[in-house]
Amino acid sequence: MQDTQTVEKPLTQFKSKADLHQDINIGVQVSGEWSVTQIEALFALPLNELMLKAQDTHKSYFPEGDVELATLLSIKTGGCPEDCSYCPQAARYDTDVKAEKLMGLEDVLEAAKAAKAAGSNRFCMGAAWREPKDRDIEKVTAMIKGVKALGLETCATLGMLEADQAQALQEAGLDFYNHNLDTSEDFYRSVISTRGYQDRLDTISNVRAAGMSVCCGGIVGMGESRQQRAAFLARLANLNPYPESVPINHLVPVAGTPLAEQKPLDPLEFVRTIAVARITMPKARVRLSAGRQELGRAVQAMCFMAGANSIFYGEQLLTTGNPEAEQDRELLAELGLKTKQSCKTEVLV
Ligand code: SAM
Ligand code: DTB
Ligand code: SF4
Repeated sequence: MQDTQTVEKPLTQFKSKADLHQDINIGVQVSGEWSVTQIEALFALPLNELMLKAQDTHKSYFPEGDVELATLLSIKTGGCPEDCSYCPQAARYDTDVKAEKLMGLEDVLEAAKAAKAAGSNRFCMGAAWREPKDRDIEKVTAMIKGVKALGLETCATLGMLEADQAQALQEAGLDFYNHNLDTSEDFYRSVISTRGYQDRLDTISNVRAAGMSVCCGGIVGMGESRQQRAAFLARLANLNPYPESVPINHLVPVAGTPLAEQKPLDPLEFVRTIAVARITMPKARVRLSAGRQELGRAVQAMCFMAGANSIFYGEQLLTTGNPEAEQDRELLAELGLKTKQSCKTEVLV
């Protein structure tokens, strides 16, 4: 199956995965898949060396070095039946988030217009559902058509999808579907019990089969080991093809959730995670996602140096805060980083 990937230069001039394996001198497997051991070896490199390899990869695949801006809107907040330990929207946890109904079309379009006016490239609509009902899909398709008509890239994250639902979203013009693996398969069991890893893989495969681009990443800093972070990145990088967008969230610990008291990950380990994602998924937009408020400017700057080239842009994520848009524009300007131009080239890979 051919898959379209949004990149800025033809891929013919880029290095193959095997070349990259050779470059980093950690051996090549016949299958071309990344082993967890190889990825752990990347994590274990001296930081300067890891950063250099990540920058080299980034420069080869994204010579413009621009940053994509994606704006999130929670179109259906709270009241979710799932038990994801990190999530303030799970009905079973006593958090400040109250369950709301699905937003109306006009309000969604107002928010999308504001995102476009602020310079956003992509508008991502998130719903606190385990999975959408068919009548929800009908309402969301109207939102997708409206947002697309404004000239924005569209993304949605609505929980698990059946094949026919994925098809309906694609036909409405949905460019990306976000569904995260979240973490490694073994650590996953200690974070979520109401749906399995395979359910997530099945949804991702339904999204691919419908012809949409995949946005898939996860959360670090939930108490997983480095080996488990490596195993998580290996699962992402070995998806065939790997996701076009890879959101790397730093856990936002929210009062009332089981992970409320989780100790933050060492910031340099977060930077390493971004660098390894860049090296193992060279064509992907690696998004610096939740948790940027806590990271501070210097760590964010290191993440951009490590190959992050996308951010969530706008004062709100789904239910938690994000840096002010003005503050982000200033940070990018100060770092000399351009934002992604509205034109894009579809390249077959
Ligand atoms: N309900 C849908 C689902 O779970 O697929 C879509 C929305 S859900 C909030 C999307 C993603 O947000 C999760 O998979 C998780 O990676 C991320 N997320 C949720 N709460 C978070 C938190 N407290 N900190 C960091 N990331 C979080
Ligand atoms: C993703 O990986 N991160 C976004 C988006 N996909 C939907 C969500 C982050 C949510 C952070 C917690 C909140 O604001 O509720
Ligand atoms: Fe529900 Fe998604 Fe939150 Fe899990 S992450 S509780 S599925 S909204």
